[in-house]
Amino acid sequence: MNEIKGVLFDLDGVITDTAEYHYEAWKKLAEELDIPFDREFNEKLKGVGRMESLNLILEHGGKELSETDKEYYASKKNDHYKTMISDITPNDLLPGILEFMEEVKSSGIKTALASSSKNAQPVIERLGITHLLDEVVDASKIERGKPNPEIFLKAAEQLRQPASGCVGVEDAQAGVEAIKSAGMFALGVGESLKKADWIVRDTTELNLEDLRQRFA
Ligand code: B16
Ligand code: MG
Repeated sequence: MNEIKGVLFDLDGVITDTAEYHYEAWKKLAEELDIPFDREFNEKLKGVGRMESLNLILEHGGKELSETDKEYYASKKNDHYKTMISDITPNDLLPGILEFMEEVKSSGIKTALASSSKNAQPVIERLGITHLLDEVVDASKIERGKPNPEIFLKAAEQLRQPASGCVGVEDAQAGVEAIKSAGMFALGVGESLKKADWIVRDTTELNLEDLRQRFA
């Protein structure tokens, strides 16, 4: 039986619903830029880094900006986002995720965060879950964002565990692709995901026993 050695958690959409705050912040910015923006288009931004997301929005709106202007708008979006996340508390944990993380940690499996967000550290502190994560890898520590496997490979390396013994938990298609390219088991949260090894409808369905059976 194959043993799980590490579980690597995405943040937005898996541990907490900051995905909704990213959506609101991008929507506000797109309105300022006079670019149409809706939930369907927002799906393309999930798990994708800040500047890359802005590039996709500009392309969608048929607009071109100088690098300086892009820096300005990316930082403006981040200001909107930071205001929204300033009130986060442990009540913002998605249902069932705390229990699952505790179950994984207490079983001796190593845990890491693998988030494309440069705001990941303050968010996990406000959620009160830093003690449940052995390592934190965020966008500031990597060069290529999801769907590139770098973030998940780096997290496994920091945990000193082989990729083949790791499970990545993701709510975004770009994230599932990154996990698979890393040679890991992909646990997808959300029924619309493709190519994941196990898909749950939402975080309430996560449990270690079922995961172990599927991983074996
Ligand atoms: P920031 P994850 C990702 O986090 C979000 O899903 C994505 O929508 C966001 O654009 C990205 O972080 C960058 O976030 O602007 O805070 O650096 O899902 O990988 O935890
Ligand atoms: Mg996510």
